[in-house]
Amino acid sequence: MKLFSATKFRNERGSALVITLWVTLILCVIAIELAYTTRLELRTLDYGRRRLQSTELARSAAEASIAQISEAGRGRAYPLMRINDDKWQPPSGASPAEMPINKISGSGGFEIGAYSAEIIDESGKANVNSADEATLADLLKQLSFPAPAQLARSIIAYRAARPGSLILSIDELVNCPGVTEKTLYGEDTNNNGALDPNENDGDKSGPKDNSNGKLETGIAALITASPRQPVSLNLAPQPVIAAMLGVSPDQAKEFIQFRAENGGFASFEQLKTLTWITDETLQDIKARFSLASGRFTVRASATAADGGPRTEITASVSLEDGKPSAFLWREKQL
Ligand SMILES: [Ca+2]
Ligand SMILES: [Ca+2]
Ligand SMILES: [Ca+2]
Repeated sequence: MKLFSATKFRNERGSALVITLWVTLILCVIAIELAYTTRLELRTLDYGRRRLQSTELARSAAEASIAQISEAGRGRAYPLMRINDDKWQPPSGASPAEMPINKISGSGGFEIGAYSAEIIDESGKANVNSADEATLADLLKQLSFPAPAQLARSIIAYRAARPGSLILSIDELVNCPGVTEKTLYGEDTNNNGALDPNENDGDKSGPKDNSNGKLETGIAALITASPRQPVSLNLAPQPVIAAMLGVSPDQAKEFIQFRAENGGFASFEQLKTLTWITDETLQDIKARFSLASGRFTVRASATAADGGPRTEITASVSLEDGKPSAFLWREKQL
């Protein structure tokens, strides 16, 4: 009997120990699970916070840049304007009043993060929405594309199939048969008209380039998309002038020379100084072209001070009556 009691006591003690161990184990599992979930939630919250900060900062940088575009409308415009670009130089002969836009302080940092922004004046590019097939073919030929007529036909057919026969962004041409990212941008993958470090370092960072110190561009260097806005003769590169006016490279060169010597055309009347301009061609030019800037692309990018995703914004902006307005706004997180 005594032996039985001792055994029963030992069994009960053993059971209690097993139960305690199980309870402890379950509590440990719950605690670990809770800690894991909490950590995951905190990390998600932190990621969300950084994403919000980068988005807000990029939006502010883009909006501040767009607000500066009306300043540009008052002065003479230049082919490429970059914010806070120490290397950027205005064309010779330009007065300080004519170059307000390059003075924008567009890159820097706040406590919440760092940002950069640039404004690209695209007013000298041919507008893919108003160009006819022959003009496009001529431009593509000047860019040495292998089958310019075929490609121009393809672009015109693509445009006709868009809602309202309108291409809203030049980027969407990658969906057009015969157009690839390479034909569109060449080495200038961010389409800013400038040779950025990653576009001249070969295979070290994307895109692949030939690191020859020169920017090999694609169609987007000469063509842009905008619902309205005529092409600015003060910014159009020689191939665009030649293709859109249907003149020889030498005649187009006269344009370029006048602009270089005089800082641009102040009025259409000054076109009369070119040897081949008649009253009739002048009237035609007045109806189809502009001397002021009206189309811009604004790019802004930002990250939170403690890292996380980068937000990139691309806005297509038109300038009418001195008022800039974004007609296309795209944001992406990288
Ligand atoms: Ca570039
Ligand atoms: Ca590269
Ligand atoms: Ca190159």
